[in-house]
Amino acid sequence: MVLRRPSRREFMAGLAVTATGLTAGRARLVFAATPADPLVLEARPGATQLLTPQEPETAIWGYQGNAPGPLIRARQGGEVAVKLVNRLEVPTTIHWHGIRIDNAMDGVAHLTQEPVAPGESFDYRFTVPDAGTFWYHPHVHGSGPQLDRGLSGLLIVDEASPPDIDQDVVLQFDDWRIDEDGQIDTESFGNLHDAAHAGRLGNVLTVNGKDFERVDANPGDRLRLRIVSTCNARILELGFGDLDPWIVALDGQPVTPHRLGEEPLVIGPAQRVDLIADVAGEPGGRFAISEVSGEPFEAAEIALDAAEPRPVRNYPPESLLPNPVAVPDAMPDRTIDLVMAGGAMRFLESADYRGETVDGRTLAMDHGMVWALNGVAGMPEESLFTARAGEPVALRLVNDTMFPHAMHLHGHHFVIYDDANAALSGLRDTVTVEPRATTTIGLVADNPGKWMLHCHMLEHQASGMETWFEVLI
Ligand SMILES: [Cu+2]
Repeated sequence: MVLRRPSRREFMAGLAVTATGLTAGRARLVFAATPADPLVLEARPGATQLLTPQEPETAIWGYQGNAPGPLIRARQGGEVAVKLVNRLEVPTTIHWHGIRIDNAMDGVAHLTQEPVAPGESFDYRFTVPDAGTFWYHPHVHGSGPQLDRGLSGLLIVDEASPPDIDQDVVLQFDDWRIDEDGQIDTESFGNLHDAAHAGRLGNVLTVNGKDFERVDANPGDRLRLRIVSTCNARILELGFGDLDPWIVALDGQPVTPHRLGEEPLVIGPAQRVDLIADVAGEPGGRFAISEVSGEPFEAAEIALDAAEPRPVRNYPPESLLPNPVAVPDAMPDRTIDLVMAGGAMRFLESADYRGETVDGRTLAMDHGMVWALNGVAGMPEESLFTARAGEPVALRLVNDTMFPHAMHLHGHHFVIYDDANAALSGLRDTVTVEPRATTTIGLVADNPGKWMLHCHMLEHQASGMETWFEVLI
């Protein structure tokens, strides 16, 4: 599935995509969502201008009927209060991706709460221990279509002492599968071919729900760019041209600032990368942000306005203050293997499904299951492991398939070990494991409750790649 900027004319003509008219930035509503003033989030149908202004609006599902939903902002250590009201025709929940949250608020249907039925509501109230860039989305079985229709939004937790910047910019990237009428291709929901390959890839890319995002800046500004991928399955590669930003945080957790360099920024589904960049240049100049995994095209730009240039800071950004996340002192002795199997070119011969051994053909044809974790397709009855509170645990994520998988762990952040079992800089909540590769991660299991571990290529999750673990009190 080739990705492009949204323009139906180009789509139908199959032409190469070039930069067209610029779209003025849309004001973003920001909500504090505190217990004193809870935010009511209505999941409901809506319509939005995903494509160029010359194209029709696209019918979506969104929080408040918008895609993305409201940007929620909170202070580190503060409380967030949201009432989810389900105005859809299907059950839903909200998962607060990357928040080390109270288990009862994690939003996983049938594991941490009952799904919220149409017409019903659910009150989410939780503290946010970590500053950083997070997001929210439904988490019911087969929630992929709900995200694909537009249900997602960002949750930003501000540092007590924020970094020295002039502008805090959000860039939420999402790919959509749009048909010839400019509408979401709903017929391909549940497509087993997609599920057995790279997942349901979109054919148009939006930034902040728009065909093209323009960020206005003063020459010399220092910007924080919060890059978020809410793609269901696509791994994006973003080029920043001459901008040469520093990477300062991954999945909300600070890393030692380092230059991105010449390589594109690779960001898997659900991941976030915080950048800091100085926009040196003359008034009227611009920096393009492009998607370069295929034929490169521009998705956003930073446009320098006519203001007098201010002096560019000639020093690197300071490290963000670390969040209070416990990490293992060394590679934990207790290591649990998680072997991913199945998918196209490696189809399952058989797997356990709901307690019975089922052959691969029946799994696929009768149950829509084409992947397995440790020989189990879909949610196992037994947990992958149970940990004592505070126990360090290593997980060897063994990808014995022909596709990458973006593995997401709930309720915790983890370190990634290199081949010498040394922890890489930074913590993540989602890691892309390359085909036929093994990635070892480590965590301190210190958040009590039942937590999911699953592929965030949501069609992979729905067709087998999900499990759970338990942390005892
Ligand atoms: Cu996957």
